[in-house]
Amino acid sequence: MGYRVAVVGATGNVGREMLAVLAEREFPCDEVAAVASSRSTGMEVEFGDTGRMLKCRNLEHFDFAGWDIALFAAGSGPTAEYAPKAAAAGCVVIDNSSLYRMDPDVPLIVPEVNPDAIAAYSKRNIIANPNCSTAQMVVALKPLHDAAGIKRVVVSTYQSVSGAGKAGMDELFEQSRAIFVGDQAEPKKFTKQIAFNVIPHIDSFLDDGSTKEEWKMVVETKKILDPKVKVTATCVRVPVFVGHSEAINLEFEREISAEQAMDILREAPGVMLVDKRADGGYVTPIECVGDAATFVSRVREDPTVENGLNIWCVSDNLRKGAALNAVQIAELLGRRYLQKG
Ligand code: 11C
Repeated sequence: MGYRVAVVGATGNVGREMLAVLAEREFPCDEVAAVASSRSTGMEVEFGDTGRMLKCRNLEHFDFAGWDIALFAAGSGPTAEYAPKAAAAGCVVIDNSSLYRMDPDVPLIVPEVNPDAIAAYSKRNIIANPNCSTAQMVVALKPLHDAAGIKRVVVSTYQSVSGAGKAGMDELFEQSRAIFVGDQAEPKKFTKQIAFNVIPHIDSFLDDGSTKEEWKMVVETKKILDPKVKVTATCVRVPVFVGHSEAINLEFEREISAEQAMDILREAPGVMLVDKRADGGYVTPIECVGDAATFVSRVREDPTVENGLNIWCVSDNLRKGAALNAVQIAELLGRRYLQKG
């Protein structure tokens, strides 16, 4: 006997990946529902590469009673309206939006980092999935934090356009094409031209001059990893379709050499260390697409601070940063609390 799982927002970038990951990992589903807005009702989406087509059901009329788990990738607006209804109907919501992440009654989970925090899910029947740039970073930081105690993190991100949805991917494609054929490359989704450019601005500006994306990396890392860790972030959009990269500078309480850090990262769950210190001996976003791992490269000591290290971290933002992490949460929930059969 398996689960009845609904994927809400099934036609979006993340919703499609959720279906793909459920199928690839053979999550024990008795039934899978693709749920979407009324605009997409009746549209068919594939259940991974299984050849099985699912007809989208209308979120407005979908009855969550009798469904075990709903993976929401619907954005904050529809989530605010429908996630509480699903949770009240007894369906556990695993939500990819930012809506509930900082709610003290909602656990924010990365299974490799803070699996035990999932116990609090029953307070609201909702579990939050972190922002993509946070998820990959905490997977890389957790084993190093356990070994030497991270005091401070300085991170600069290089985030792909898929983080901004299909419209972001279309804009990079269309602008690149337009530039090649001598047409105008007007920005629509992004605030400036993204093709052949980089934009130091993701999400809205806050009063202190930082952006909401940068704020999320700070507060989510504290909630998932350790509230004592200081984090400062600069988040940048780059003309890459899929895969977020991060240059991370770390300051530790205790001494840790690059060699020791590499030995730890080699064994760490969810991490793939690729660090040859030679041409091409590191991972770039193109190589991480479709992969589950958080790749770490360029591990080296930073002699400008006491106990400092620099690392380079890359992951598929639609997978570990979103869909895969959500399915891993569902697996954890199933193992610990929603056993079937
Ligand atoms: C981006 N990280 O790359 C964002 C997308 O809070 O889940 C995900 C936003 C979020 O634009």
